[in-house]
Amino acid sequence: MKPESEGKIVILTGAGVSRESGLNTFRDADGIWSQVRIEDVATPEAFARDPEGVQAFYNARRKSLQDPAVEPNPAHLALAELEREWSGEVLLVTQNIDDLHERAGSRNLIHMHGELFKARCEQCGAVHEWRDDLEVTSQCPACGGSGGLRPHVVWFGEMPFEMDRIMSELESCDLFLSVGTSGSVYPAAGFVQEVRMAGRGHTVELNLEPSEGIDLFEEHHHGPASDVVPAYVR
Ligand code: BJW
Repeated sequence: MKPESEGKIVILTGAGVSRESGLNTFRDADGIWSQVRIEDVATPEAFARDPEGVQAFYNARRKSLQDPAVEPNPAHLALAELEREWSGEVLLVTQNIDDLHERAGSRNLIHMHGELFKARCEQCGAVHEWRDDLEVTSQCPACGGSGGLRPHVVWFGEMPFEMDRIMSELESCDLFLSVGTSGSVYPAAGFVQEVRMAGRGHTVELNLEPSEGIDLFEEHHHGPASDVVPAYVR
């Protein structure tokens, strides 16, 4: 790896890092968007129109994530090990709503697109740990209101979480690693450009294949995450 051992590393991960743990990506041939339409499950308008259908989509994914066969793979473990052993700062920004980075041991972590094991009340704003099915009649433990709980995830047209902190960390990082993401969803797809414009951090893509933004990266290594990530960070 390139930076001095004191440097700051920002890592962006996407669905590809969890593929070998048994979770589907979105845009690969067998991905989630080949089975359901974005407009039916991943917009606030879809939730307003068909809350049962949207809850069912996320209930099924919440259940899959609790399958004992779904576990962190060597890519998650290598990124957690990097955070433990690097003497500078390592910030992991994930677009994934699964909890595999936490299970692998990553602690300095931002879920910019939310978390599958959380529900948010649209009435009072409270966020709750949530592992069971969410129903349209589920009651908010904080305000007692029913019918206002939604998955704590970021749909198209909504603002991803912690953007101010992410942008400032990108400007001041020494290394930016993009792992397992197609680079087709903004603002995450624009992070490499932010780093390049700041003129400081070295930019590296680790992905199964070249992403849409490949030309913006100064270095790239292609292959399954469980091979290329441990090989790069160790
Ligand atoms: C492997 C592998 C292996 C496979 N090993 N690799 C026109 C132009 C520009 C922007 C817009 C536009 N029109 C609308 C927009 C904005 C819109 C957007 O980007 N749309 C695009 C489609 C164009 N974005 C938004 O609306 C966002 N909000 C927003 O912009 O707010 C305003 C704002 C402005 C300025 C600053 C800040 C904010 C919100 C986006 C929300 C995305 N939500 C989802 C669903 C989350 C909940 C859920 O999981 O259900 O997030 S969509 C989905 O895509 C999910 C993912 O996090 C996200 C990215 O997908 P990802 O992770 O890259 O997966 P894939 O499948 O695309 O790629 C996987 C990659 O892995 C591939 O490259 C494979 O090759 C690779 N791979 N196996 C390594 N084994």
